[in-house]
Amino acid sequence: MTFETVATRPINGQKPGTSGLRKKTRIFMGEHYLENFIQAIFNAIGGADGKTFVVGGDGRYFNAVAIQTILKMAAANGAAEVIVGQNGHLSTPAASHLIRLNKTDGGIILSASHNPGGVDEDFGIKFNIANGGPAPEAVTAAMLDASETINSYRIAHQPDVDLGSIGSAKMGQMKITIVDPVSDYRALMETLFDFQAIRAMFAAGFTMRFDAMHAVTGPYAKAILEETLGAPQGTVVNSVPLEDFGGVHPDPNPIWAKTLMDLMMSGDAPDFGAASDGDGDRNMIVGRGQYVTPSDSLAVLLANAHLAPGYKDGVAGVARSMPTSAACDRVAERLGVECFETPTGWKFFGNLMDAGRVTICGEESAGTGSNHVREKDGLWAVLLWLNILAVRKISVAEILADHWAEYGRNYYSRHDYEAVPAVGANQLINHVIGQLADLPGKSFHGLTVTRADEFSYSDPIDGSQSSHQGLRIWFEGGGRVVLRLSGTGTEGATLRVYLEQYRVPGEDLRTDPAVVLYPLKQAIIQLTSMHHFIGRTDPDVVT
Ligand code: G16
Repeated sequence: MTFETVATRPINGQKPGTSGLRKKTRIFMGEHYLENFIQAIFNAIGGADGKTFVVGGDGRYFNAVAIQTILKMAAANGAAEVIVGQNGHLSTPAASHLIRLNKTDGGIILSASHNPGGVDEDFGIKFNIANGGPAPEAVTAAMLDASETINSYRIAHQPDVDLGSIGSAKMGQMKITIVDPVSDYRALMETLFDFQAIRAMFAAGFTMRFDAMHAVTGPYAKAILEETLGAPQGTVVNSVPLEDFGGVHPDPNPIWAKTLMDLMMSGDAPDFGAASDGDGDRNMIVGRGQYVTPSDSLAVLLANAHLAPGYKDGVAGVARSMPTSAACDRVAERLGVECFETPTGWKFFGNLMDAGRVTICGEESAGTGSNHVREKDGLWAVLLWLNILAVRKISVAEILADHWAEYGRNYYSRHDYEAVPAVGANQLINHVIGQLADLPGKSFHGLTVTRADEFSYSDPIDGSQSSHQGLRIWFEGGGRVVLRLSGTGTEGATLRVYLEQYRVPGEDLRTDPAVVLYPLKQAIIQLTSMHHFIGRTDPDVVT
């Protein structure tokens, strides 16, 4: 086999964001772009020589081509073995599981998550370390450094490998193991949940619609929900992964999963609805006539996890990202377990899970998961909900009503202002930072600020510091607003405004969240001088 060392130069902008490097697909397809970044990963981890990796992606446009390049580069860099999902497909949680199961040195996951796919849409690559989780900040910083100093990469001149059949192949000295993407993951789920109880629930006529959004979870959901748990054929819709996800955003929220939402709010609604995203780590939960916010879902799962065999002995603790509502904090307090508040990004949960301090984690961005892997896991959340429903034998709406009656309700909504000019967005953030110290006592749209700060995080396990992680503003009466710029967009900047209002048990807990949160929305528009900086006050997406 011949290897080539190709001369190259650093390419600007290869800084990993909240979750790996995400760019327009055509940028990744540009000369040396992908190769530079993959070589930078290998260089950042001290080389690939003798190492084993998992490689797979969500099947979006360019997935198949990029995987062949990665295999050739791994071989040329001396890797011992690469485990690849059949056809190059692996959901993010399944990839995390394979890394842990096979004790590999890490994995390369190709996905831009919930962002749309196609030649003119988005592509992404992230590196996960040996614990199965996203590379922590020290590693992503080393990757950026390596990308800024690179002068060559190594690649093998070999024909493409046929990834269509399960089995093994060789590329020079490197072994390539092509695995069924689903089977190991399904076996793991079977150890956590009471499949018999869920099977009995479906057999008794329980109805469900799972929208796989033409993304990678389709085959997993079919195999587990329909083939294993006996849900009727057709329960899983849009189950065939497509390179362009059928032309929609594979983003499981009420906006992009509108067809499912419409069904669930109609007279024909099944008992339970769920959806997952491009790479299968996000989830949306919706009952008949009842949407469940990701923050509430986290709290409900935490409060009821002991009903599933995998969590019957309780949980060690819980962690949530800072912008996520405090609903789970109240449950943690009742359970008497630790509750951690981390910056946005699943990578911040890894240390806490490895140290045994937390069992369940979650984020407002439709992510929930546990220490069974080191990624958020869409189907895991769906199965835990099913397990809870099978045991409690009441509806999603009733579970939520019970929960609020016990803990009170954290009304919550996220407003996204997408593709705004980066300059204006940064000016807005700096404008608020400049006011933070003087905000307490001031009123905006009739609401008085009680406290305001910029969130920093000190990792309790390794002491690493992460600053500038978002602005928090609390108001009299239990309101909180968080402001931050997204780290996953590919165009301009995305301003995220997170609104939260707590109401205690006994207050009216059925009012429309938009009504409850309206004063906070108006207050923050005024406080940020939003119109001045970004030219508008109406968000593109409200979830
Ligand atoms: C990624 C991260 C999540 C984060 C989300 C949104 O999710 O893994 O931890 O909450 O992005 O981040 P941001 O607000 O910076 O856009 P995914 O599903 O896109 O990989």
